[in-house]
Amino acid sequence: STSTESSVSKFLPNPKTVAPKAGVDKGPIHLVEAGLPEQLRQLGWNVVFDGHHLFEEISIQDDPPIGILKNPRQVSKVCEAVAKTVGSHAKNGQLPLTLGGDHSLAMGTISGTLSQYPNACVIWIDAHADINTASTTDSGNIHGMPVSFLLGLESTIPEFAWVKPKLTADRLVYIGLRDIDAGEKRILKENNIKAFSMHEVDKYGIGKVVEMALDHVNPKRELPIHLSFDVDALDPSVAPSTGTPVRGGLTFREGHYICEAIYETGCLVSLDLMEVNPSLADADAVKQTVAVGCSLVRAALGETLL
Ligand code: EXY
Ligand code: MN
Ligand code: MN
Ligand code: MN
Repeated sequence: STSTESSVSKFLPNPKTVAPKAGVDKGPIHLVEAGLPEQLRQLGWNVVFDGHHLFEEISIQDDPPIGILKNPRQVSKVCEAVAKTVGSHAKNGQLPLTLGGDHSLAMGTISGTLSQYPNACVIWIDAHADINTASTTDSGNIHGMPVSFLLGLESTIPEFAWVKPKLTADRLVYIGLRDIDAGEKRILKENNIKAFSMHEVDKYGIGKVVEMALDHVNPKRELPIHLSFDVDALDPSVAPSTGTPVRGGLTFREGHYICEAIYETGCLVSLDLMEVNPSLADADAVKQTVAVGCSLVRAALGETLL
């Protein structure tokens, strides 16, 4: 597994920091090599890049499945390390930017954010809900499960005991969903979790959807926001280079609008851009996806059209 980390703080008026970090794929380093740190400096951020983290030191040789969960100890250890790093950047008043990599990493990033901002809300942009538990997952892929750990729906696995269930269902909102397992639909209903699928994006338009999403988790626009953006929320024609593409996704502008609107709240404290996977497409598709990824991050960190 790999991870890239850096941090940035804006010289004016609120010092903040951005720290990219990566997961299992080579996605993160492509974003960095495409010039993302320099692009953020152009926006006025003081970027501190901590390097491309491979987590070789926590490479676990013997990691048999737990139930059907794949690589559970490795994923847990990497996420725990990420949680500490994100938490310490946040504590320094920096805005951690984590680049992935597998969306299971959000167990780490959101745990880190909540350690410094216990009342933070989470805006999860994804084709998927990533809320399976050990008992509902069909695939055993932990990237389909991080939200259930953060909410404490999955607390039976000792290897993940470090994940404190500090997120509450009323401080979580989804946008972009369109590929949800039956078990996940049940979990969303039972826990009364607010979700705007592509159906709602079509019906109301992205502007209204973002407003309704913010009204739900952050009605006074005063709570810190963690934005976890899975690039597969975008339509595969916009971001093809990702592991689990699903047709019928967000347009280029809809994705960017979400980022711009969240930046405008002034409440963003932590940002993930996940599931960019350069090994899964041809060179042009990779280039396109990496460019879109950089552009989404810039939009979330203050780039405007005018
Ligand atoms: N729901 C499916 C599963 O649990 O395997 C697919 C999950 C895909 C998750 C990607 C990262 O957003
Ligand atoms: Mn993944
Ligand atoms: Mn995801
Ligand atoms: Mn996804």
